[in-house]
Amino acid sequence: MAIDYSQLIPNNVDLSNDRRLQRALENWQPRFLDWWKDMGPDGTSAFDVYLRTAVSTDSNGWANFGYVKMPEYRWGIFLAERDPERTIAYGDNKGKPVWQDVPGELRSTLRRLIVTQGDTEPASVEQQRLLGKTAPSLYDLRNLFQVNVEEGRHLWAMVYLLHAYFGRDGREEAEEMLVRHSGDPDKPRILGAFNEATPDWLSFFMFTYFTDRDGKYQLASLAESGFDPLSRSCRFMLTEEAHHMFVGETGVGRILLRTCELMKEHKTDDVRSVGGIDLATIQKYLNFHFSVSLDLFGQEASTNAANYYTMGVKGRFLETRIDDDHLLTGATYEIDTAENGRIVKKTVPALSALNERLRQDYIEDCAKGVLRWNKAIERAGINFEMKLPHRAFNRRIGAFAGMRISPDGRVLSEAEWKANEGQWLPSDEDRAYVTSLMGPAVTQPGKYAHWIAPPARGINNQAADFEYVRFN
Ligand code: BYC
Repeated sequence: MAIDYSQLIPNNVDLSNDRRLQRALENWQPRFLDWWKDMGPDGTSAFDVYLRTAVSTDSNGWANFGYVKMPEYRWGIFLAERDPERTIAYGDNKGKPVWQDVPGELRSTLRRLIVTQGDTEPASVEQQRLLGKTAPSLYDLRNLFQVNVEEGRHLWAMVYLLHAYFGRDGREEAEEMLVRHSGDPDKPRILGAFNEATPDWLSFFMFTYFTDRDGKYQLASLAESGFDPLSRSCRFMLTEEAHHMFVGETGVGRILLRTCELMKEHKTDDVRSVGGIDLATIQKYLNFHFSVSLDLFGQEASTNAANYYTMGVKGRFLETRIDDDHLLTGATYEIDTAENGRIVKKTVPALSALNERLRQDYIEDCAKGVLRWNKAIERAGINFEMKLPHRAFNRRIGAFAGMRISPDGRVLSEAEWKANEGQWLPSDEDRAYVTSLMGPAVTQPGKYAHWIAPPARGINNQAADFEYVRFN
C-alpha cells in the first residue's frame, strides 16, 4: 500500500480505518515532538536541512530529497509489503503461516524484544544531541541530522507495533520510551552501549560504523520473525540503516585519509603536532566501540536466544538462505568462552549459541570495512594497519565480562591490564585531545575541518559546495 501523506501521521497501514489506534498514536505524537525538542539535536528547530524522506516502501526509488525543518519531518509508519505466502522459516512452527497477530503465549517475549529494539532508537538521538555544534562540515551536519530523524522514525516503527498489538501494556511501554534517557542514572536506556556518551565526531563515526551495524544484524534477525508486522517493520528499517553505516565507514575513512595526508605532507608521525588525529588514537576508539558493540549481542550461550528461535520469534541472519534443517535440535556450534580464567573453545548446542553465531556474522562484516580502511592507508603510502581487537577484549556482558584480556587475546593480570590499558582504550588525555579539535561547526559550503578529508561525492550527487543546511 502507498504511503498516505495526507494524514497527520503518514502511514501505509491504513491507519484512518482504525480510529482508536489512530487517536492513541495521535496522542503519543505531541509527546514525541516534545521529546525531540528537549532531547533531540540541540537548537536546530529553525534549520532547513536537505533530507531524504520515504515516499514508498518498495526497493526502487523510495526516497525524496528536499529541505525540511526537522520538527516538521514526516515521521510515520511504514511497513514493507506483505507477502501473503510467507511462512515461518524455522523452529517448532516451521512451515506454518506467519502470524498477523501476537500469539498469546509469545506476548511478553515479543513485547520485550520490541521494547529493547525501540529503546535504542531515541537513545542514539540523545547521545548525538550536541554533535551539531561541532560539525566538521555542512555535509556531515546534514548526515548527522538524517541519521537522527531516521532513528526517530525507527522509534515510531516500534511504537506503532506496541500500540497496535499490545493494548494498554504496549501504550505504557511507548510512554516509557520517552522517559528513559541515555546515561540517566535513575532511568537509563536498556542496553549498555546506549548509555555511553558520543561527545565527538570520531566517536560518532565509530558508533555509526560499529553500533549501527549491530542494528543491522538485530533487525535482520527480527525481520525473520514469525510475527509478520514486526518482520515487515524491520525490513523497511533495514533500508534506512544502510546509510547510517555508510556515514560511519566513510567518516572514519576520511579521518584516516586526512591523517595520512598530514603525515606525508609534514613528514612526521606526530600528527597531533599538525592538528590531525593520530592513527594510534583512532585504533583506540575503534577498540572501544567494537567491544562495546559486541556486548549488544548478549551471552555466548543463551537459553533466551534458543527459545526465541524455537518459538519462531527471532531467526538467524538471512535465515532462509542457510542450507540446514532450520530446527537445529541436534546441531552443535563451536564458541569461544571462558573456563577457569582461560579462553577456551567449546562445542555447545547450536540453539543456545545463536547470539554468538550472530556476533560472528557481525564480526566478519565489521572486518570488511577495516580491510577497506587498510587499503586506503596503504594507498596513501603509510605503513599501518587498523585491527579489530579479540572478541574477548573489554567485555562487560557474557563469558568474558570482568576478565582482563589484551586486544590480541591474551589473559592478563590486573596489573598488566592497568599498565597497558591506556595504549588500548582512549585515555582521558586522548579524549581531551580529540575534543580539543572539535571547534565551532564549519558552516561554509564546501569547507571541512582540518582533521578530516572531504567526501568522494556529495549526497544525491550534489556539487561539492552544496548548501546542505540553511541556518535561517
Ligand atoms: N546490556 O540470554 P541473554 C540498534 C541481559 S542496535 C544489558 O544473552 P538475550 C541501533 C538480557 O536482557 C540493536 N543487558 O539475553 C543501533 C538478559 O536479561 P534477563 C538493538 C543485557 O535476550 C544504533 C540477560 O542479560 N536491538 O538498533 O538473548 C543506533 C541474559 O542475556 C545485554 C536488539 O537488541 C546488554 N548488552 O540477548 C540506533 C534486538 N545483553 O533475561 C539503533 C532485541 C544481555 O536475565 N534484543 N543482557 O533479565 C535482543 O534480541 C536481546 O535482548 C539481546 C540480548 C540480543 C540484546
